[in-house]
Amino acid sequence: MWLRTAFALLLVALLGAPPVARAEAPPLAREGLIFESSFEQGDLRGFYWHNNKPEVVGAPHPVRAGERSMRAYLHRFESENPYRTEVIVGSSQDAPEGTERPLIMEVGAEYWIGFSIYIPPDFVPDTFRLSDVVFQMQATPDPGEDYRSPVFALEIDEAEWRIIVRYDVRRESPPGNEFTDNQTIARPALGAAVGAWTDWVIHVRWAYDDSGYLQVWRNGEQVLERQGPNCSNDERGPHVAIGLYKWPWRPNAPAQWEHRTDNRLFYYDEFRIGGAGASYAAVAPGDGAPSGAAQAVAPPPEPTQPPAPTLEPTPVPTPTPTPTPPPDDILSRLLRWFQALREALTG
Ligand SMILES: [Ca+2]
Ligand SMILES: [Ca+2]
Repeated sequence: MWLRTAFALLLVALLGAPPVARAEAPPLAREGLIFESSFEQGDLRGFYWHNNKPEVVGAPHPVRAGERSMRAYLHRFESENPYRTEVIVGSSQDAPEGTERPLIMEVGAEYWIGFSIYIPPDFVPDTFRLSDVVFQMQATPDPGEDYRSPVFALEIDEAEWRIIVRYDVRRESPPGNEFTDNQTIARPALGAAVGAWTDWVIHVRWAYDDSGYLQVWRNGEQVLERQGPNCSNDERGPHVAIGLYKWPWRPNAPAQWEHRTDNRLFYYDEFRIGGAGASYAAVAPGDGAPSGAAQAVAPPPEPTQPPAPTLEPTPVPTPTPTPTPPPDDILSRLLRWFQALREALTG
């Protein structure tokens, strides 16, 4: 009897099963890439978002390449969430938008990351050190550990870009936001980046020991070269968030902080991430220089003559941790849904 059943099952498996319908993923145009989006498909596929959802837009909005870009807008008093409009890079670039599964990098492995960011011409620099985090890579905590400030952050602080690196050599990080080290390691001037696209390329080997390294280029010009630890001592490596985290607008911020603006708008385009088999050219935005005023374009990079990093302690206040909280998101969505339902019912 069991033999007949097994035979029947085998027949079904061989004949009845549908042909292997593996969706052909669009080929990655450049070598060594893991994830690529220029937002040309019109939605946020491959990404999910934290708090406010960014929009995919086209002309007349600025676009770095192709016909679309991602618009991250935030209003301190009018947006549903007052401090964050950003996406997390997901584990598959073809996943439907909102699939909450981050692309987690590996500690000890090498990555190339490229993207472009547009700062509108009416950008209002905020008060010194009430920075905008415009791109971040955040550690993936071990079980029992807290989410904390990102291990890599690109921020805009008054009239400067600011690149922050934090690392923690302790396997078990204590609660709170203390790191082994937490430094602003480069402060290139914002300069002509206002009203223009700025291309960024990051080359990193994640490590919490001396085998780590980090290189950063802005519009083809190397602005950072750093050897040494650059992440947390975790089982899994960091993940990537693109968009705006305006931490000084969190509701628990000190009331006496003087804010010079209530809204922020940035555009993003040409995001790519590749592994050790990628290269500068594989992740660099566009087909060449961005158009606009900010383009001091150097030929990309034989990374030989790095500028000496200017080390300085990262100022307080340190941004509060950037949680990656699917449970919170679900809860807050449920709450919003419930509130909407209640409003509908109560007229
Ligand atoms: Ca595009
Ligand atoms: Ca850990």
